[in-house]
Amino acid sequence: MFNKILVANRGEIALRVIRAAREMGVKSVAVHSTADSDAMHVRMADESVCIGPPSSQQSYLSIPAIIAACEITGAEAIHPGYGFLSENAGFVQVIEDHGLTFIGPTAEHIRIMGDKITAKDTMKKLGVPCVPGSEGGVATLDEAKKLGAEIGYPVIIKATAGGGGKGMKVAQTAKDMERAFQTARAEGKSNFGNDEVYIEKYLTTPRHIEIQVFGDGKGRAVHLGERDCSLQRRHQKVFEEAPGPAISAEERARIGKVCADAMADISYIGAGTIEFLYENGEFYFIEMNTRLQVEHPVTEGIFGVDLVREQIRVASGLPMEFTQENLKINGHAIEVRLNAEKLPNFRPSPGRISQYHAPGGLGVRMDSALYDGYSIPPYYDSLIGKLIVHGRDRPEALARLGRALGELIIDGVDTTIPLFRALLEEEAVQTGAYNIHWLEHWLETNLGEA
Ligand code: MV4
Repeated sequence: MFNKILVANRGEIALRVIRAAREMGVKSVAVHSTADSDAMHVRMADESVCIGPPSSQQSYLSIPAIIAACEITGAEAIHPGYGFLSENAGFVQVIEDHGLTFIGPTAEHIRIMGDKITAKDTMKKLGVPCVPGSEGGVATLDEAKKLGAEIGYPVIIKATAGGGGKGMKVAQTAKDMERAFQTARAEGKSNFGNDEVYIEKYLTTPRHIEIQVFGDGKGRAVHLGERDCSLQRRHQKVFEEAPGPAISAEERARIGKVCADAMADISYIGAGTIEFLYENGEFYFIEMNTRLQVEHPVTEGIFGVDLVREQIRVASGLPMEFTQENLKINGHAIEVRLNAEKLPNFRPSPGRISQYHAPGGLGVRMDSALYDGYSIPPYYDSLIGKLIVHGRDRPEALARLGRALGELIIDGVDTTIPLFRALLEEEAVQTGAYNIHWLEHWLETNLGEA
């Protein structure tokens, strides 16, 4: 096991990693920008190193500064958290070149899954069901039109390097194809420097269901069921739950095994998430995330495992502590993302926290780096915490979420807390009868959001 690891992140996820390390007897090193000198992750870690000015580019994304911090402190491994450098294959390469260990997948796995055409081709060959569409990239408008007619409209054109909804355009009919094709290509080129696109059948009312997988890098892999993350706004998740309210035990076992077997085949190491669209009882692979995700705590809640501990274990060469047979679901978990944002437009709302009170009690987990008097800097993501509740079943989890939101106080900045209090009143939330479009429609109707 490592003696000391460096956490290349900030905020709640940095605390999450520091806490897991401490329970394992592993020392932690925080890195921070000058804007984060007073941040909780700096206080909670065993040591800290300032790695640059406020801009992420010059601090949390600076590979030389992070490697230097490892060398100064003697940290042997780096946990990237999510975002920042967590899916940067070049970073992993540099870490290995310096004789250090990346707590996550190999550079090769990150590279394969980072290119969506390659990811889809790989998964298809591994037996994972995919959305019907083009075989690989589509180079010309003529080819796109021919495929549109074959697949049947509506279709969606996606940039292979796309992300966050950028480089993705729907063609409702053949008449839309030229514009959709050219726009997707142009967005791929300008946002990601890659104009390669592919085409899929457009699913009109799916759910976003993602399967948590975990591998030991030696050909063994398990799945930890699904999360339903359909409640999103502009491709940002706001509410996630596990198990998915629409998924049966049989469906979970079937798709879970397909995913675990695929990860075993490629000797995947660490935590990963295989994203699907789910419509009319069918799963369609869309992409894979080769990192620990923001919403991992709902999976931890229902399985009673510590995914970060397991990541650190397998990175150090130890076996996973779980097997598929002893992974059993217990109850239901829900996470809401607390953002420092002002409704109705979700404008970032940085500033000083004048009062903070975290909820507690049975089945309540608050992952946050906030404290009384802390000033949220304006330079980073507006996620300031995650409230995760666990109950014996979904109704109990919902009631507990309402109770916990009642106890939670975050004063001094605007937050998305009122949104969750309102959403809990909605029948579709109470019954789980939502899809990927439900929240956007609700926001339009109830907040008059454009
Ligand atoms: C789709 C789709 C419908 N059909 N692909 C959005 C982001 C990217 N990760 C994939 N996305 C979608 N791909 C096909 N073939 C609809 C979406 C989509 C979506 C997916 C998950 C959660 C929220 C979404 C909101 C809008 C569109």
